[in-house]
Amino acid sequence: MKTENNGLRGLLVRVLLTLAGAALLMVPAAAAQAHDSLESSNPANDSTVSAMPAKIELTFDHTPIAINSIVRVEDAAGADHADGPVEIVDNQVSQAVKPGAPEGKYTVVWRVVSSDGHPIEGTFSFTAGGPNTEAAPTAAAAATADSGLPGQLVVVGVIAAVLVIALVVAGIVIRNRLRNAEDES
Ligand SMILES: [Cu+2]
Repeated sequence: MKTENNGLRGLLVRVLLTLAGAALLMVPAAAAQAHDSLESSNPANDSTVSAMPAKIELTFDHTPIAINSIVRVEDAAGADHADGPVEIVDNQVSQAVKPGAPEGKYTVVWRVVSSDGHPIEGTFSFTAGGPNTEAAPTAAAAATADSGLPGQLVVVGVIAAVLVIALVVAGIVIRNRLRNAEDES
């Protein structure tokens, strides 16, 4: 009877330790991931466009986390012409521009949370030869609202829970082994 219990417990321990091992492999893989980086923008840095576009687009190499995103569209005097919240769809971050934003030189000041959880920021500039005459586009249905708990945090929580369970089980096993060793001696 005792042997059967040990066999079942051993199986359970092996399963949990395998899960914990898999979780441990995932942790350094996530930590080693680099910051996302800005690949391109529309308008492009240092470019001149005929008219102020209805929205500024930033393309990253990964999908930033939709939390605390800021894209300011500053004119030469530093006034912000951004209109409404930042939208993130896949690796594309966009910011609507106020209708009627005038011609002139603009500096886009952006800050997003990289998919590895680190805030990243930068600036780029362009010159608009005319005002924004387009109506601001409506939010795409697929746009991610800039709020809520990112899924990655949930994954990290699950990994942590598995590790805690595995550590508890490992502690029980070690204690039982020590007890058995004492019994045998
Ligand atoms: Cu990073």
